Amino acid sequence: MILRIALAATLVISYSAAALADPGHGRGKAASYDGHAAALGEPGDAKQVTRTMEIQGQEMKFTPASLTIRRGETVRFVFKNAGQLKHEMMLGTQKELNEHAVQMEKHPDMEHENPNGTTSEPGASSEFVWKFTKSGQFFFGCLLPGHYQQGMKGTVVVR
Ligand SMILES: [Cu+2]
Repeated sequence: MILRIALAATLVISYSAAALADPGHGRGKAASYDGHAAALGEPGDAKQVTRTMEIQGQEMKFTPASLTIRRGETVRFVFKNAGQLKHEMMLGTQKELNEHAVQMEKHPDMEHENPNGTTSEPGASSEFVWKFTKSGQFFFGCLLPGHYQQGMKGTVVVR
């Protein structure tokens, strides 16, 4: 128990520095949207979905790995894990994903409950809904330790 508390304190200290770049990490269920991936848009309303995209993940890639979306679309992402390991799909800017991947290397047991992504167990699917309100080139990746670094990433072009 003491070890757990010490670890928690360490996490709080190390995350305060990264709080702006990485809000909401490890807070459990996202009660309200905290700005994660705000450069790409905002959490979508499941009742306003205009398109469903199925993305498959496995060691260590996404299929498809490049997505094109129209600005204004609300997309339901169905993330199907066809691999042997747990995987996740998180949307973000390149900077956000890079920073996040480094954090995950340091704290591999961290859970994500952010609205800009989802985690699927091997053989399972899970989904999230995202509204793309801004155009540009963005990214998605699996931030489980080492996966992003081994190429488990893709691009999202919004226009
Ligand atoms: Cu992965």
